[in-house]
Amino acid sequence: PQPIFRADYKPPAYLIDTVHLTFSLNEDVTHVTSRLALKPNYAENGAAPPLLLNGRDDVKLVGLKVAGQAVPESGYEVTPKSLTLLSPPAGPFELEVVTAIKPQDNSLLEGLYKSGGNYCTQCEAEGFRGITYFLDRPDVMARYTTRIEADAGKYPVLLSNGNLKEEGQLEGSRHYAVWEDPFPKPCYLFALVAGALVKKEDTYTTGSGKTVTLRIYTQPANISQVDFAMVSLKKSMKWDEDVYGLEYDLDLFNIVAVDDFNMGAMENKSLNIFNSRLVLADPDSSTDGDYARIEGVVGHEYFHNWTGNRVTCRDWFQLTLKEGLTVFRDQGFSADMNSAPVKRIEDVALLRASQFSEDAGPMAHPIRPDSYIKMDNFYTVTVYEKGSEIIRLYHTLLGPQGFRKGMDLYFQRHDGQAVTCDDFLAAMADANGEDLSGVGRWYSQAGTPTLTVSTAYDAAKKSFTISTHQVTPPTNGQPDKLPVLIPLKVGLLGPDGQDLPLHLEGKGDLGASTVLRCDAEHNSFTFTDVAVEPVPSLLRGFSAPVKLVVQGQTDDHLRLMFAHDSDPFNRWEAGQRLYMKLLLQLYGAAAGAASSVPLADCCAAAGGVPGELVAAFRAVLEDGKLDGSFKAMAMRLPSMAEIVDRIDEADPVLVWQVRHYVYQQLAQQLRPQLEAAIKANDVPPGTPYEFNAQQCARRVLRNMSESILGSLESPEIQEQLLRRFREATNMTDRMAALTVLCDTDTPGREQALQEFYAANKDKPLVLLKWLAVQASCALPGNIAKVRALMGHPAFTITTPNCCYSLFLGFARSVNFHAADGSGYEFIGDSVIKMDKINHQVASRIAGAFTTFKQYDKERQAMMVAQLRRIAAVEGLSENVFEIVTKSLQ
Ligand code: HT7
Ligand code: ZN
Repeated sequence: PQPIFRADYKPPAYLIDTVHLTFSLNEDVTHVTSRLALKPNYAENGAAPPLLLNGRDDVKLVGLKVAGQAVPESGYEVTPKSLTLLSPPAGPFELEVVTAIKPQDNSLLEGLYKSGGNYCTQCEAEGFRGITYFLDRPDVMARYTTRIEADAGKYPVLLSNGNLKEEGQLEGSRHYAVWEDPFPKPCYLFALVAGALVKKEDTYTTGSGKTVTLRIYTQPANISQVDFAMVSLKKSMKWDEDVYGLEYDLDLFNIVAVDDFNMGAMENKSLNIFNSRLVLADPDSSTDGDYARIEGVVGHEYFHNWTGNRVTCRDWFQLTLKEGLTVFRDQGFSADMNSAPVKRIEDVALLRASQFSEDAGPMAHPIRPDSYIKMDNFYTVTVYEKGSEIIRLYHTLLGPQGFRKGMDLYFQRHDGQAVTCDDFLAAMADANGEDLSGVGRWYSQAGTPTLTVSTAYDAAKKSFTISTHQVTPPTNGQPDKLPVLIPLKVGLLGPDGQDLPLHLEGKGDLGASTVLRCDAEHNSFTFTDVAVEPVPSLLRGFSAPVKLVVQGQTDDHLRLMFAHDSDPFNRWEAGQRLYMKLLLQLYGAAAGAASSVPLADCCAAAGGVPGELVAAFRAVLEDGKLDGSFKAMAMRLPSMAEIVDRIDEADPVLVWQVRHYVYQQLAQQLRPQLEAAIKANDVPPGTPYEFNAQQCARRVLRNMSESILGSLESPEIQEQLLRRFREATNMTDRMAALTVLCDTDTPGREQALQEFYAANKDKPLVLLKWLAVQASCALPGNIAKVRALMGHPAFTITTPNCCYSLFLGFARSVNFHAADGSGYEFIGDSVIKMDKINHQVASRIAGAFTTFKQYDKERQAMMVAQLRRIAAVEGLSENVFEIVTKSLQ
């Protein structure tokens, strides 16, 4: 397979005005007739170049006509991936292509396929070519009319994009529907659904008074579970009007839930298709986390209507143009609907746990990649989450109003176009009269910059100087890096932890926080009128996606911030830094000791968990003014991934043990306080479950306390957990107890798992949790149980959700790193097996090996051996090929 390069972009030689599609859906062969109104886009006086349409090897060409005349065999060429019309007529012309496809055999879940007996499509990134030969690229935007014909009994609901124009009966038991989408769109936004679905309907009236019909479709058994998604949709529509002045632009908005889906959801114009786990919710099946995700993803897909659909990407290298921006928008929406500080903390924790390691590994790429073999591999945390952080930079630099001005200009200039990240930057810069070229480098450089800060207080001059030094490490293919623009949001704390007023030379009074622009390798900023030596609170709100090193930062500074910083993110961050220091110190001690010395003894000899840290932890737990969700986040130790990221060639099992040891110590020393927190946050019996900030805060704090106590492995606590599991009145509490129980080797574990299965065996979405909790269990030797689960009726290998629960759940567990290599072998086997079924799922599982350089030499060798074994498989998909070959480079 050959890579495609961003630098090779060329506009298409032909454009398409209109597309008329007719789908004749049949159980054996489905026929697709596509009539395209093509027009030249090549140089005006030039000869008509051949027209190359993309295709796929499972698409069969049945007919080809130009201007109503069949094209002779000598007039075209077909390869497994394309159809070329050798001598197209000069000027505009009509092309008719008829293809035969078999959606029922399509286990890739790209193009048209069947899920749960119903037809649905997934065309992003390049799935449309699996339906018909086409100019499958986002800069070809056309108006679509879609006619669907199918058996009326089996497929009573026929949907596509836009407005329903016509429907009726056909001969025999068949019927048809015709849909017309007035907005030009790229083919990746095309969608079709046909099936025995039922709907829930509602309406939303826009700010300008237009009534929009909203419909959510599911299989009949699930329709009672869509109310929350409907409310989330209406909230999203209102929020986009309030914050960005953006109204919905059609009279109908449909969401369809399907069980077999490679990703979370898809923003097809007016016909969003969702993985059912991101639509369906009820308290007995869904956790608070599920509710939050549903709200966020419903918002995300809805927001794409403007950022992605009305203004789309010129080419797939620009993916972050729509994804980074839309993630930024959905993060803002969730922050406004719930707790903004906690949302920010969660987003940063995710970024640091998964994106930082991607940026440090063999698949590191800029948010706007320079090349790819298979675009599907670039729907990454870098393009999405780091991309959102880069959008946040504009927001931090320009302020909310400046950012809005930039967005308004972006839509004014580019509505209806396929554009680039440079166009977005230009709109932001021009709307505000600012030079934002320093932000531009973030689009082209991979790797996470390290920003080192040193400070100096001059007591005589009452001045405080902050000096910064930035370095971006080399990454694959990018040995040398240039400085980027880092907005550093800072405050200065006095000895009582309160904010000092800020005065910057030549800038006057700045309030409690200000943004410093670090745009060179070295920068320096001097604050004046600083009465006492302050403690700097740096990178407030995580104002840039960097690793911050603060020279001279002491534990006293961190404890002061943990107790008082007015910036909630930095308050949390101070706790994380204290925990991280301790974890690294204990890890160092344990790694340096003889293997015969018990871990607890090594840690105790290194000082254990110091009293000051326990006291700081306790102060947070008992702080009457703090929100429960914030407390729970502040009680959470850095994740395995974050700790591993700080250690050269880490032993992941030892990291896990040290982290567990610290939790055990906190549990031992603060047992009464944790038990009190559990008691105080019990939701009073009889209170109906609601997903609201207050109830979620109580549940998360209670369950976090329960989980910390669970590390003690005392029979009394295990019994209590089993009781809580059984008495839980909602899935959040039930799963919380089950997760802790599942990591204990007690009879209660098996009992709880069996009871959970018996109660939920007819609920596939709930069984995903059951699979995942067992897959990620930390008990030694768990691999045998996970292998056995592949044969369990709850597991279906062709359903991506099942694979993600089982294989990715396992790959995130400590057992993946078992010293005998059995975990690596299992995931290697799974990649090879899955690649025969679904390339996208297989390559996501293969991604588990890409971090191998972070681990010790023995584990590196075993992971590399699996990568080599996969690479040697004949007929490997391009998706997996790209991941394994780049990892082995
Ligand atoms: N824009 C959507 C991307 C997507 C996708 C990409 C590749 C393969 C399958 C897929 N399903 C959905 C999702 C989103 O970001 O909104
Ligand atoms: Zn998206």
